[in-house]
Amino acid sequence: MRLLLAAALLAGGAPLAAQTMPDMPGMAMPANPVATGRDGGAMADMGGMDHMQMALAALGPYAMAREASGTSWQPDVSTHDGLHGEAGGWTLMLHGYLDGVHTDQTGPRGRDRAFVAGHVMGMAARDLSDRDRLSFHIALSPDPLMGSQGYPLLLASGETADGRTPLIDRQHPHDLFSEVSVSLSHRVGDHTSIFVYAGLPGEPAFGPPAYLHRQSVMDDPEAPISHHWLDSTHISEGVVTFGATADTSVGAVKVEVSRFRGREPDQNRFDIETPNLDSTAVRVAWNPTRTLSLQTSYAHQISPEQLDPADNLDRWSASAIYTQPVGIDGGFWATTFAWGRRIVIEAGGERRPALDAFVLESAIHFDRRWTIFGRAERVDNDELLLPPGAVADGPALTVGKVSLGGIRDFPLAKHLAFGLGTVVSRNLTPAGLDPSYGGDRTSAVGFVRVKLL
Ligand SMILES: [Cu+2]
Repeated sequence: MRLLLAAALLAGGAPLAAQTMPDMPGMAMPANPVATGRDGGAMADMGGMDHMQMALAALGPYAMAREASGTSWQPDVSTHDGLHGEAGGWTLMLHGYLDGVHTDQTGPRGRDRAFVAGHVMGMAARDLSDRDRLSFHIALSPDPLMGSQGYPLLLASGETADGRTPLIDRQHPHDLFSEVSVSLSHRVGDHTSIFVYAGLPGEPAFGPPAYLHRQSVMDDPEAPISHHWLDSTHISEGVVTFGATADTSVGAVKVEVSRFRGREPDQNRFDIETPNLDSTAVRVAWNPTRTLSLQTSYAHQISPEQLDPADNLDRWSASAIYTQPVGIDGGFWATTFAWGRRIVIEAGGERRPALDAFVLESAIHFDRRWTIFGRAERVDNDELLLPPGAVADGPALTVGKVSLGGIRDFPLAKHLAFGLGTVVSRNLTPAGLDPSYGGDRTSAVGFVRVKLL
């Protein structure tokens, strides 16, 4: 599949014709995007029109801008930076950025570290007939280069560096192959479709878009501490999703069901693991307007933890993303409110108390140069204070984090920007945790970024 995708991306040898992505708030969507035609160089004739607004989505007869990571949705007015083009009947896209980060996490458990993070994603799509559309996605992460321990991130937990001890107060590295997927959608009417999506790895139908793809947080180089409540399944080693979409008079609706591998990726970040489709996810998404995207989802995840394999997990999530165009040059203001719940089911069937996470995050991008972002999180975490020798199931502690940051981009070339950014965060922990998190609670990050525009 990877070879196929590479071939598709290189098809015809035509260079990607990059386009800027001006926002067109007043532009009405064509009643039937299929009829706008996407063959040959049709796109090249559209001048300043927003390519993402016009290009057809992977999963149904609507504009591509609605689609985020995996099969998730975001508001229709969302914008994407990157290179976009056409070659040999294929619609091609390349998104990506690399962050060079230095983090200074303070307090007794804090550490300093410099690391590289980011991701690169390629997409190739074409129509097989006037009703069927085929899309490939491949996403690569440089995270394995940061080492098996990932990077210091107070109050974060999840996965393992060595197969024996859990990663606590650290963000795990992502796998080199963070998505290799294919989807096929079939239009059953002018405004309805059914689709199938398969990934190895891929993202099942759970949660809001993964944070690396959420406009309200994607410019922040630090992972949210709520990652393992909301969107940690974004790299699942085996996913098959069936779904249906409909654009109706009360907005757009999507219903989908996934089977996926429940086990989180192991510490070998360069491999592809065995796709054992043992877990289930269900999601209902609703975009009532072009600026609002809602979803609620449930997953039953079999044996997610390598270190505690007897435990299963019930997960719930609900989220709302509101995005408003700002200015006329691709600016946006995107805000997400999300809730995620984890309920561990022990081997005997006993359910541990629910652990909730709430996040409110917002980013505003304006003048094509500036992005300012902020985030507040509140998480019930039972892995921060594990008894000696234990690998899971410690006392549940409610912790929080607020952060504020920004990045200023400078154009390097026509489609490449260099950015300088910073993030300042404050950890909020109960007094009982002072031996671990007390003292200076303010952490700081400085970063540089190269990004495709
Ligand atoms: Cu992740």
